[in-house]
Amino acid sequence: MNVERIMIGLEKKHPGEMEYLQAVREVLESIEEVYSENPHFESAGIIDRLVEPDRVMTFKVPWADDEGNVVVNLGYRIQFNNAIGPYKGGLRFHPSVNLSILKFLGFEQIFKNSLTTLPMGGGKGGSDFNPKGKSDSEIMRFCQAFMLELWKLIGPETDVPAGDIGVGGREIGYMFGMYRKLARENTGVFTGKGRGWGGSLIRPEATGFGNVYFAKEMLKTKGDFFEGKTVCVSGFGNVAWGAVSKVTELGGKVVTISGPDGYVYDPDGISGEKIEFMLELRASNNDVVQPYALEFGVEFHKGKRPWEVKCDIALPCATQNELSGDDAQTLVNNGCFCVSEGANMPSTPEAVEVFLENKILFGPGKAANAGGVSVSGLEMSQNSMKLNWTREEVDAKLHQIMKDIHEQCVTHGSTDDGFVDYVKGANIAGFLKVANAMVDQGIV
Ligand code: NDP
Ligand code: 2IT
Repeated sequence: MNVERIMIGLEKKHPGEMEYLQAVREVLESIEEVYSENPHFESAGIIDRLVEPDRVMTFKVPWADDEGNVVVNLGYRIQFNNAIGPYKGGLRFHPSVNLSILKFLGFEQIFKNSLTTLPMGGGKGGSDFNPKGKSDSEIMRFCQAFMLELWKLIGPETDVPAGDIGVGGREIGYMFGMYRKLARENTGVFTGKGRGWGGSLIRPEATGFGNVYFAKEMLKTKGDFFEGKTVCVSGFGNVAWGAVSKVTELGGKVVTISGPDGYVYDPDGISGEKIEFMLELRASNNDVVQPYALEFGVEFHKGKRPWEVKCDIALPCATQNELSGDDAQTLVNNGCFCVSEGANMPSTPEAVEVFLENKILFGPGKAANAGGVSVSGLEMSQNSMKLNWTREEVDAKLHQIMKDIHEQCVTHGSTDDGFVDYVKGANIAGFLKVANAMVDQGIV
């Protein structure tokens, strides 16, 4: 495989799609060796077939705001690959949403879902709709308008969406309600549903919990643990919330959270009622963390990211490319020895290089944040069986899945000196399962 040649071809076909090209390059560089060792992949054209989505669908979403003004947003669903299961992946509502971002997320999702050990293919969707400052009824009307198109493209055995940035339990509720009405059925077509109507316990916390479980496994390889560790978290959304709760439970101290306005530094640790306050901030639709600093009398650093704070462990949980090469160097210089990505692709390629060169424990998003989609898979299982598992059962399964993912990374990412390159390990393990399924199923 010639990575440069493939990338030049892709750049010509998809000019300017920076995030998508970044995600593809990382995977190709990791799998180069196993690809060459398995010539049947090349003869089946696996790479050419894997880097293009099965289909990309865009649609117009017209809706009316509270003043009666007509607003037109763009809606998308990308069905990337369903070789090992139905298309599966979240919906993102954020003004930055475009094809490049959704293609990168859909591409990552293929390998992430493969790692979960559950039968799920990869997909992603969303809209450039900006939830910031919208009233509850505007959110509902937008979700309903969005579903008038999306419902035709999805189904419980074909494509099962869930949440992502800007889409949580409330939005899933409004979308599911509309789907149920249009499709005249009540099936598990979404995951992240409410507890009383088909949702799984632990799904809201799953990504953050899973991320901490993954970090715990990485620490274990060094005989280490969370207890007594200082932890920097970015973001203040669904993923950050789950991560902060679990770190605190395991005896670590989370000293930062962040938003688009800056970060707060709370040296006493974010726990108890402070975690509740974080939830309220998120639900306010205002997208700022500064009120936390005012409420609890701690420092707020306007327009800055938390990576300048001295910590042992960093959990980036906000968004893509939020941690630069310089940030990574600062973290390492300050003694940070473990980074576990709660968000998708939060570290730039330069940052990843710094972590790998310094041989710290680095868990890439497609492995470390797979807990969310794993519990989505468990929600699908429960919906199919038409029963509910207890909190303990779901948490135990999630814990085991994160251990399995860690094990797969160790198997495929260990180097001669004992260092584990989790980027390589996750990419190879995720790729092999999908590539073998594609070979088995012929050229389709
Ligand atoms: P939320 O909407 O709950 O929170 C996202 C957080 O990131 C918010 O604080 C948001 O603030 C911030 N954020 C988003 N974009 C930017 C930006 N451009 N600059 C700075 N901050 C930003 O989303 P989630 O917690 O669900 O998602 C967080 C990350 O985790 C994403 O990368 C997502 O893809 C990933 N993820 C989510 C999973 C899930 O199950 N929800 C599963 C696996 C991964 P703001 O909106 O103001 O920008
Ligand atoms: O990035 C992700 O894995 C998610 N947003 C969750 C996807 C899902 O289907 O639960």
